[in-house]
Amino acid sequence: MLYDQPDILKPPRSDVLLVTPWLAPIVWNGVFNRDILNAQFHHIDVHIGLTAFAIKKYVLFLKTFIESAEKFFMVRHKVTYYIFTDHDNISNFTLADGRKLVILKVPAYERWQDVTMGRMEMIRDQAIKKFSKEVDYLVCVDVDMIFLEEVGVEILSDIFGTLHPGFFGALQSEFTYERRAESAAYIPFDAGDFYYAGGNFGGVIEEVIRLTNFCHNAMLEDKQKNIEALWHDESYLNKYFLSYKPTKVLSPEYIWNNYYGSPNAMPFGFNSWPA
Ligand code: UD2
Repeated sequence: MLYDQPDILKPPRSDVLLVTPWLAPIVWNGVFNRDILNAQFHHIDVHIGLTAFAIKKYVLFLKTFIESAEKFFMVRHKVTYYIFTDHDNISNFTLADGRKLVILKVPAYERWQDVTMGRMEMIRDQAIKKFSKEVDYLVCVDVDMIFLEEVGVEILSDIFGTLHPGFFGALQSEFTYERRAESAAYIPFDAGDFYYAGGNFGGVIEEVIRLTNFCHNAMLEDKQKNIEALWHDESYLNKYFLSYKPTKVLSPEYIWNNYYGSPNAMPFGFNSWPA
């Protein structure tokens, strides 16, 4: 395979941080060559599981979610969609070769907070029982999103988190971490690296089991004290990543939300990188 030689004296981008202080790469558009990565991951015949929950009315998002993932998520790699749902009749989707969809029937909690927090326990349990035998990596995302551009193996790592689009330029004291000292999700105002989004994390199965198990147990601990962390599962995820640093961090490009303005609202532009 032929490609431009990397230039050790010329970083591909100089407008953003490309590596954390604990030496985890931060993945921004324009800093990697997907062809090289694809070749590496094809060598190991990687199989990726994509989990999403479609409980109650969120089932309406499933069609666009799957259709956009077929177009842009891990194209030409083996993918299994694991859809957790309380609905019985999920329609068939036409999937490319090497891709399949597995429906996992789960109960619907009454409160939406319990639905989103309950994901940690359900992912953990299925990861132990099923995913560990079927896939190499898990990518755990919200269903109410659409893949608009290619998301590929550049995101894969032992354990990865994604920068929340609302906070990537904020001070740690401004992050919406849980601030009550009694909570298992507590982070003081002078601590914290980044604010990670609850809707996009993943890694190898055993690391995802570790993460989801921590978050679920922390939630149970808080429940006993009648505490629910400010941003639910997201608060516990942020607590986990403070102690157990992710081995890769995805830029907010990977979970952009137009609520924060057009992607071009980013100071450097969404797709702009040195040619
Ligand atoms: C944020 C996070 C989300 C979670 C939540 C915690 C992002 C983009 N999203 O999103 O991951 O941490 O805060 O408060 O970082 N769901 C159902 N049925 C329901 C309710 C939720 O299936 O009735 C599932 C569905 O997959 C949905 C996900 O839970 O995508 C998260 O719920 P949300 O999108 O309503 O949460 P939101 O936008 O507050």
